Amino acid sequence: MSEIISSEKKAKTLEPKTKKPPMFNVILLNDDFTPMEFVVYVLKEIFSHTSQKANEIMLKVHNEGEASCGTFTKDLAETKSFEVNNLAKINDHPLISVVKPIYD
Ligand code: TYC
Repeated sequence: MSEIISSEKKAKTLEPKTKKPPMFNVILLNDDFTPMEFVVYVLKEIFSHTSQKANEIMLKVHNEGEASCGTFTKDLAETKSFEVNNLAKINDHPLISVVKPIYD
C-alpha cells in the first residue's frame, strides 16, 4: 500500500530554502607602527568607507585594540582580509586583519 502524505508534510517539502548564509566580520588589529593615514586609506579603498567612517573605525582600533571593518559572506570576508594584509605587506606595514564568524 502506498504512503498517504498529509498536505502539511507536502507543503513542508515545497517550502523554499530561505536560510541565510553564515556571516563573518573582517577585524582590523592595532599595532604601534602602521601610520593612521594608511589605515584610513585601506578602510576607504577596500571597504568603501567614507573618510569620516574610516577615521572612526581607525580610532576605535587604535584606542580599543580591534574593530570590525565590515560584515560579509565567508568568501568575500576572506578576500577583503587578504587584500588588507597584502596591501600592508607590500607597503612594509605590520597591519593585520583577521576573519571571525558571527554566531547567532
Ligand atoms: N596605532 C597606530 C599608530 O599609533 C595606528 C593604527 C590604527 C594601526 C589602527 C593599526 O589597525 C590599526 N600609528
